[in-house]
Amino acid sequence: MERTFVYLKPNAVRRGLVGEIIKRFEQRGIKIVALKLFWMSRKQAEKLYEMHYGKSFYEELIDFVTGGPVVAMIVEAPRVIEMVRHIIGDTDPLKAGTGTIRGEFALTITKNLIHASDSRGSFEREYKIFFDESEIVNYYLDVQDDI
Ligand code: FUP
Repeated sequence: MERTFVYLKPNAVRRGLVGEIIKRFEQRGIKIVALKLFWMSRKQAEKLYEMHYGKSFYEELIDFVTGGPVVAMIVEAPRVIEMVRHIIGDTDPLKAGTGTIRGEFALTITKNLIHASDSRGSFEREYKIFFDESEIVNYYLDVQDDI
């Protein structure tokens, strides 16, 4: 079993895509173990995107992700890091495959609707910016016996 950190960016919330996106994880059999809606602080955004500090798109990115509420999740399944990146599609919506979230609903790189950790190391760093251990719920999901 593996976990990953996912968050739906403010434009996904504004466009009413929260249900559509979560549905895609659930129908794949991916288990949600933490979930919340909140307004990301500038401090959290700067920590999450610290590797992009100084790049041309950095300020626009920070303003965008702190410009409205987001929905953050921790999800669990076998090989879920790679699985979720497949469901989401390429960072650039132009390169994102048909049938992926970005391939169907996103137009630009900065406003690409959703983020997911790209490695175990990223997951360990990222989820701690947004979740306390006490917010992660351990439970049994029957559907994972059938996938
Ligand atoms: P991803 O892991 O798919 O979220 O992609 P990156 O970590 O490479 O980029 C993080 C965010 O920076 C992207 F979601 C959007 C933004 N970005 C840009 O706005 N322009 C770029 O050229 C690259 C990234």
